[in-house]
Amino acid sequence: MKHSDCAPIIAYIGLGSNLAKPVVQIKSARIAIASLAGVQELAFSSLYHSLPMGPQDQPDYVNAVMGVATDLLPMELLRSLQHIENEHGRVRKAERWGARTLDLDILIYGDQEIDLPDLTVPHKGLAERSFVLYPLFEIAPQLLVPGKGPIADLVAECPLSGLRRLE
Ligand code: A4P
Ligand code: MG
Repeated sequence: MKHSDCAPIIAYIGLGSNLAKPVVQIKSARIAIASLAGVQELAFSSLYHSLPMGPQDQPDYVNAVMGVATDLLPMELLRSLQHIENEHGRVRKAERWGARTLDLDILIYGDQEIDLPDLTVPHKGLAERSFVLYPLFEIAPQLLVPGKGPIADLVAECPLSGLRRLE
């Protein structure tokens, strides 16, 4: 279902990978997201190398953020992203924050604050995660994060914690 008589929503998607050639995973996911019906790529950040948050006995991550215009409703976008995760060999394990081939999170969906059983937007960890905030700030420096304020203020409060740009 599309809300065809509404203007597209600008959404930001966080991409992360730390298994099976993370750079390849991220680049492939970018193409898959941009190919979704009802999704158009607007911006893509640099790729960033980050230290694992959560269990430390896992490889370092590659992270990036993508800006899109979308006609998809929030849950439609989530299901489409989960389908792409699965196509990239994502295996969901019991361990929280464990290693993964591909993680796609809806960071921002327009100016909406969403609190559904399967979907919290803005993404719950956004304000504390350098690997989310810095790439988001790179492509949307004027962004107001719903319920949290200007992205520039959040970045100023967030240590890099080992984050560095690739390329
Ligand atoms: N869910 C709720 N809100 C959202 C949202 N805004 N976007 C639900 C996407 N999913 C959302 O996610 C668990 C459930 O969250 C889903 O069923 C969905 O309905 P998951 O992808 O199955 O599991 P997960 O990702 O392991 O859980 P969680 O708690 O969402 O982890 P995060 O927050 O995604 O963090 N370290 C570095 N350096 N870089 C990383 O990218 N990522 C994680 C995972 C851990 N450490 C990391 C990184
Ligand atoms: Mg996730």
